[in-house]
Amino acid sequence: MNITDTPFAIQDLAAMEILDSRGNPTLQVVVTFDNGVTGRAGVPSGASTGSREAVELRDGDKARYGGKGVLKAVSNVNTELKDLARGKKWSSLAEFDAAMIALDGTPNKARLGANAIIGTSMAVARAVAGTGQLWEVLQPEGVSPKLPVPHFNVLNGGAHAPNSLDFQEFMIAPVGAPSITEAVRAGAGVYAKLRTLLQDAGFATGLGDEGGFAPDLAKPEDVLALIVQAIEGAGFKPGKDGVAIALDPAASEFYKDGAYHVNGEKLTSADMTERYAAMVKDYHVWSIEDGLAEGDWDGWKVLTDRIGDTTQLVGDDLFVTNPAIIKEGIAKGVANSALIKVNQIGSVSETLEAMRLCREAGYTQMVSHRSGETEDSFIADLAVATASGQIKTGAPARGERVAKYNRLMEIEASAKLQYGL
Ligand code: 2PG
Ligand code: MG
Repeated sequence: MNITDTPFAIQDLAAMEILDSRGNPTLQVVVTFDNGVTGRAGVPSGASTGSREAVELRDGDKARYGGKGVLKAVSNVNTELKDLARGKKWSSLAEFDAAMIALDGTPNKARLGANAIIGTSMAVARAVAGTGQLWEVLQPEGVSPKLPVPHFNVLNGGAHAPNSLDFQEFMIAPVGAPSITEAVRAGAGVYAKLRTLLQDAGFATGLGDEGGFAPDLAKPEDVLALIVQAIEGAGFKPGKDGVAIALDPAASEFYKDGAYHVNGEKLTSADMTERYAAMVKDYHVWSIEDGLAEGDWDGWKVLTDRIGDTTQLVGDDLFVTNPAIIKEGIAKGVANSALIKVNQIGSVSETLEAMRLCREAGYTQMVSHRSGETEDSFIADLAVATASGQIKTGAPARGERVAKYNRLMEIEASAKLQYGL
């Protein structure tokens, strides 16, 4: 059974407004097939969003949730999408996704809302899996499932924390661990050690949106030095044969008037490139996501040519999980990896298409949560099914983050699968 060849008929489709991990409204969608099987999904939501992402439909009524309500998107599921879904036998999820996209009628899902469409698409995938394993039905043809290397976001800044750091995410990746269970143990160990180091140095240990600490450190290199110390202090080896470091500066957020504004300095993309080259050399940084801004494709090309042979360069705001934009990046030799976020493109089928393009071009891929999350662990199964090799879903702390890591350990316990990049 697979979403590509399992027909289904939908008897009911029902959305409601629930809360995400930041206390903002999002959608829960429940689908019921005519055989009584149900599927449920919670829709994630970003804060540092790319300008070319599919549109998350919000009500804009300031009197409710400061304008962030999603009752319009809920209503679109409960009326238009439900009318579309019922009374027909669908041959596959791809056929149903295409019909939802056609009904929306815009290039970026702005009318019905990408949140309405992705929630429905994910719920249908879950119903196709039924009582079976989601990762088994999501598996593309010819791909052997694999457990991904988790990238734990242990220190937060940028749009995800009210602290002084301009870089958004500092992650640790137990690339050298033998299994997901051991990778989680390493992640939790380094996280705990980092808390102690911060406490001892007199820094606050409150958490950012993704569960990482959010202290007021002066510059990115200070954070990197501290994380290397935490890795060693927890008894692990820094680097790709132990615990490596990954960054998501989310540079679009601090790119203004043609310059990058990093903790008091004003830098060109050439300056940034040299800065990254030094971080790779000095601090075991193996992967950099959105090191430059989404509109700075020339800078990206220079960065890729300069350190792309030794360093994973991941496009997030740059590619927005959009197959057409990823294709353009591949053709131009920009970046060598793509971040994969289901709600950024807005359907499961298009997400799988983006991942197929990356696989075929030799671009690596990292499946990703959003900073606003629910307890839905869909992306854990997606990462396994597609053998993506990598996932980032926050710190090894906070329920909505550990739901995904716990699901990966559950998959590992139930099936004999490989682990690693
Ligand atoms: C990112 C994401 C997830 P947001 O930039 O990669 O960590 O953040 O969901 O806020 O876009
Ligand atoms: Mg990012």
